[in-house]
Amino acid sequence: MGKGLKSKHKHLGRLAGVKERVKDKAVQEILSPAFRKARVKTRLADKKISIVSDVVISKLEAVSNFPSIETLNEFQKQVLDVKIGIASVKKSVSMIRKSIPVIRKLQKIHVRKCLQATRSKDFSKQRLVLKSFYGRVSSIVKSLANAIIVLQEAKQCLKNTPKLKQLFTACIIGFPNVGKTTLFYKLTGSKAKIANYAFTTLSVNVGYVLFKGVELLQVVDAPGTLNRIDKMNDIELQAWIAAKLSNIIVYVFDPEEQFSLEQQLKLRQRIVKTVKPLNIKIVDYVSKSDKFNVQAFARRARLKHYYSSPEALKHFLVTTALKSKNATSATSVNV
Ligand SMILES: Nc1nc2c(ncn2[C@@H]2O[C@H](COP(=O)(O)OP(=O)(O)O)[C@@H](O)[C@H]2O)c(=O)[nH]1
Ligand SMILES: [Mg+2]
Repeated sequence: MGKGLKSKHKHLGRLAGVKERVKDKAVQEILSPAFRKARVKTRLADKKISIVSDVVISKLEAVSNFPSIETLNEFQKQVLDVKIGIASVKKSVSMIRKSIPVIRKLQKIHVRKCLQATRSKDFSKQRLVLKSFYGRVSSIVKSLANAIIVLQEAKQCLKNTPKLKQLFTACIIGFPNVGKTTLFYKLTGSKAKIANYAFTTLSVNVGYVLFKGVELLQVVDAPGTLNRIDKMNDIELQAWIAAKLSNIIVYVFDPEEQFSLEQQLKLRQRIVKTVKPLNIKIVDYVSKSDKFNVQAFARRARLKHYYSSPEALKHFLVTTALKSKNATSATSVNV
């Protein structure tokens, strides 16, 4: 066996070890408090059985308490599906819920046996019954370890995924440091962190533009360069899904060229290729017009239509959102 292969196997072994530890922790988080409570609360075996059963069931109920997929919005659904898999979430919920009546039944049977042993003063039988119940419950919870972890991860995933509303949506895309978050702030007035280094935006920012006091336009600041899906981190993945669900993409060009014009055009081309079949418009914005010669840059980039003022871009987006809203309400009147 070559050296490389050996170390790869070692790495895989380590990974498996990590996974086992995570599983073990998930199982112990359910069993340990149950056994501890039974130990301190009572000396009676039948009572211990009921306590363990109650605690384990209430913990399993909490773990399997997951919002029904139908109530999630499309963005959350898609992020969850790519990250965890909706089928796997559903299966995990159902596996855990099904185990609850099984544990209740075991509790009943074992309590009955225990009380019989008490009546006949057969204390060693009592201990055996208790041991057997603990064993059965432990193995049920162990068999649910994967499902428990899936749901823990799914909850974490939802917690980290912003809610997008069903509104006309513009998604701001471009290389790091080109001025996406600055533009997002200018469009929405939302307070997002801006700093002079790449990858400042640690999550997808979502903000709104009001029209006559009502939210009309949703703006998403979506960091990430839409790499291959298996290479994306969580935020890039969210950005990618948000982009695909949006009505319009604002592509930000940076005349400062920390990324060369050629790179910026290439990324834009990649986006066009992906979103064109989805009927999503692209509008170009050239940032940093206060510091750089935007016209010269736009000429080199061969941009025919572009915006360099956030106000003008905002006006365009609002107008487009209004048009789309009117078109939708006109259609719904016709229906
Ligand atoms: N002079 C000037 N600097 C800008 C402008 N927009 C962004 N910047 C600067 O460029 C850097 C990156 O901006 P940011 O909005 O965080 O870029 P993001 O990574 O694409 O979100 C920051 O230092 C900003 O201050 C602009 O219109 N004019
Ligand atoms: Mg940013």
